[in-house]
Amino acid sequence: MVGDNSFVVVANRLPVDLVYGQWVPSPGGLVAALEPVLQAHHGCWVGWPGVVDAAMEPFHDRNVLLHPVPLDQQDYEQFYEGFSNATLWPLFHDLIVPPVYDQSWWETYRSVNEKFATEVAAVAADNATVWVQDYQLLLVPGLLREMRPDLTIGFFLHIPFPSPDLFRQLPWRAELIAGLHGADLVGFQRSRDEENFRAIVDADITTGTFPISIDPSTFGPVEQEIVAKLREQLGSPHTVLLGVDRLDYTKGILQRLTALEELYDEGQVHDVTFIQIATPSRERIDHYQQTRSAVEEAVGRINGRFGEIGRPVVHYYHRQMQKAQLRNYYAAADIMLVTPFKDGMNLVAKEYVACHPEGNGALVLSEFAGAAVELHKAHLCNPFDTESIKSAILDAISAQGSEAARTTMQELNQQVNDFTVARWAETFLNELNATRSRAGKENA
Ligand code: GDG
Repeated sequence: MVGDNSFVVVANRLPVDLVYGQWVPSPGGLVAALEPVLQAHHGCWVGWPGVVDAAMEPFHDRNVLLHPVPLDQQDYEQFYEGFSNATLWPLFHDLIVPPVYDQSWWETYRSVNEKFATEVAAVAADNATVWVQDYQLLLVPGLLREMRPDLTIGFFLHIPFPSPDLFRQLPWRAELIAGLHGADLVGFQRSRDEENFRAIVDADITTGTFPISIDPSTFGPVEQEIVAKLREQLGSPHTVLLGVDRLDYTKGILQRLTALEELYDEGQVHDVTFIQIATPSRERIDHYQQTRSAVEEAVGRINGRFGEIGRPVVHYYHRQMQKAQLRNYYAAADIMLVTPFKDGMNLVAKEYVACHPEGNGALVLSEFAGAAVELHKAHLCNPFDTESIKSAILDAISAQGSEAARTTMQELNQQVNDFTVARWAETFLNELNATRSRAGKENA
């Protein structure tokens, strides 16, 4: 028996959150981008609701059927925290911390991927298009292909794909590659990721580079009054720096704090305030706990050394912010610090740029973020080199208010307005259809 959904998105998470016992939609960029396609094609979203053992019936939200895949405690620990986030995540981010290779985690990863594939096979209509998202579901395309050869299957990897020598470490590398071979089209953020992947697979798999983006219309300009009030609350400093990240060791939060501390220490900056929003993430995993401790120690040390009463140097928030509030911070910040050691794309960089249509503000951006390909006119830096972060910050400070800085920010803003997440989705899905029709003709 097949389902009646002719377009199915499958991702680790369903776009819902449990708030005071109620399921509420959590419309991130991906949902917003795919909503029109989902609605037009009687679409369905298959994913985990984010709570272990949640008994949840499929439900409709704005015409889109949300179809939950339940995970139990062992799945959560071994599939999500284990294989996805303590094996694949560090390996695919170039071993910033050592990946753990554990046979039982792998077995649970495989069985959870089977659960997802089984759900999709049950809800997808004849000849439906299925779009599988990200590193938690690398086996789903291959499993689905066996269950439902009629489907058109796309896969998009949101995180980097490592160089062949790193990937070869993985004891289950052959199985993962076989999983991806089930897809008609495999998409990557940067051409470098695509090249890394192509170096370890047969030529007969179709791949493409599709840099993801945001919906800039949800990050429009913020009222000047709100910006002025926020800066006043901060004590009207000369320069406001901002960082917004999940608290993750890939994001280079400690390194930007170190750079700021050295700049203060050397007397190179004065009257500079840094707001760091570090959203709680994967909190039970050792390396996340260590990163949090190191970041919080640095915040305390910097404020202890250079802060004054009522005027800390670093304003640190370890909590989830409302999107509207985030937008106010983006608008109020003179310089955005995005310094990951490695990042598939980094949407924060694009969100900041989208909040500065008038051309004020500046972006300090790691060359190891996927976003650096499109936003190459930002103040690029090497996050492994503290001097490089420092000089990018100093350059951005000294260019503050100049015509050149304004022109640059306007160009970056134009880039983000032109290449939206809707365009990303459309480009991928068009390419997927084209790939499938080429294959159909060859087989005819
Ligand atoms: C993965 C890849 C790739 C953050 N704190 C709050 C909050 N956020 C939002 C940001 C942004 C998103 O979370 C983070 O996206 P990033 O792209 O920066 O990073 P990852 O979470 O690592 O995402 C990445 C992405 O997938 C998409 O393909 O770009 O490379 O690692 O949208 O605004 N949102 C709210 N409160 C917060 O406190 N509301």
